[in-house]
Amino acid sequence: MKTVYSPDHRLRNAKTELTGGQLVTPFECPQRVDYVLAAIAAQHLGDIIAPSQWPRALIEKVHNPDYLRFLDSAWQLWIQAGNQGEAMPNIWPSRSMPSQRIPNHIDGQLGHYSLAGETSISLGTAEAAWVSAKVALSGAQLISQSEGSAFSLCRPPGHHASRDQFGGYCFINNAAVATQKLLDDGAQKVAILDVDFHHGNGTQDIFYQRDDVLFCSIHGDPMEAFPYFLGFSDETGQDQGQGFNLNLPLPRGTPYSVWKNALTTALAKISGFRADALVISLGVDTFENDPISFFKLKSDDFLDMGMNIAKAGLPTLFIMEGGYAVEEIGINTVNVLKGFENLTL
Ligand code: OKP
Ligand code: ZN
Repeated sequence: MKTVYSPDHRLRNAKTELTGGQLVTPFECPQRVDYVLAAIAAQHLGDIIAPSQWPRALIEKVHNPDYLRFLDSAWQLWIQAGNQGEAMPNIWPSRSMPSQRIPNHIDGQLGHYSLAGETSISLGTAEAAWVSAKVALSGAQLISQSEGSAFSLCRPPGHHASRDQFGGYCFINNAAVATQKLLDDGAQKVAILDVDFHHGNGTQDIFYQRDDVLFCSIHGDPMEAFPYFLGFSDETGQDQGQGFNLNLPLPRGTPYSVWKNALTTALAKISGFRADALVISLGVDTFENDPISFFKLKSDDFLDMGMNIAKAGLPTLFIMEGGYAVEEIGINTVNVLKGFENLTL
């Protein structure tokens, strides 16, 4: 399987993440990709190709233009305001003051355009997010050109980003961008299966009212895990999209034997949907030693995961999302892709 990759992901190299009341080196770091690339080479997954240039209009199909302009300008505004550290939100239009106005001040804009407070915007963050979206678009193009599968090695990740909000390490929703591209290229229906430990709230929200995209997600119960406010099993879609959203939250300590039953449920739903293509939001933070998650998958389990995904029999685009046990992210990710290929070949 071909991998789409750009070294420009390194432009996202924030120094600070707010966690536990401290500013720490972000879990979502450039070294993650180094380990995935090394495993792709070691396991002979296939060619690594550069992304093409794509029009901004393709990203504007799933993100608001004003949000994208905010992303492009945030760092400069933050520095102009005299700040020393990295840009982080600390006030939001919340329940008791639900304003729709977009403030002039960067502090207000950060609150308007964010859904969580751990993720800082640093020099180069917007540029890296754009490149990550291009990696997703080029992966989608491979699928549209009849490649049976492809891997978009996106970084930063995307599934928490909504139409107009960043957070949870995500800025542009790569899976949503790729899904929309597959539809534009002629797919009638696209299924998204999000296997990252965290619920893909942004992806769900973007497609929640649509019946041409089925969103399925297996994740840590939001009562106990980020993003806390979306990802419950009673969220099944709205209006035209009613019945086209499936959430499968699972408890702390879930082993693969249980996780696999949720996968079977999701794949049955996807089979009934009769999609033309499948997009996998591939996070491997379900791994037993992930530092910020609480499932118990082992490295070999990711091989079985890939095999079972292949059984859907669909053209499949894998989009990199999370995974923070940095030394194992390579083998775990490539195990999914190898497991998929072993059944397809
Ligand atoms: C992004 B993706 C750590 C809290 C982490 C944010 C998690 C974002 C995960 N103390 N909160 O879905 O892997
Ligand atoms: Zn995650």
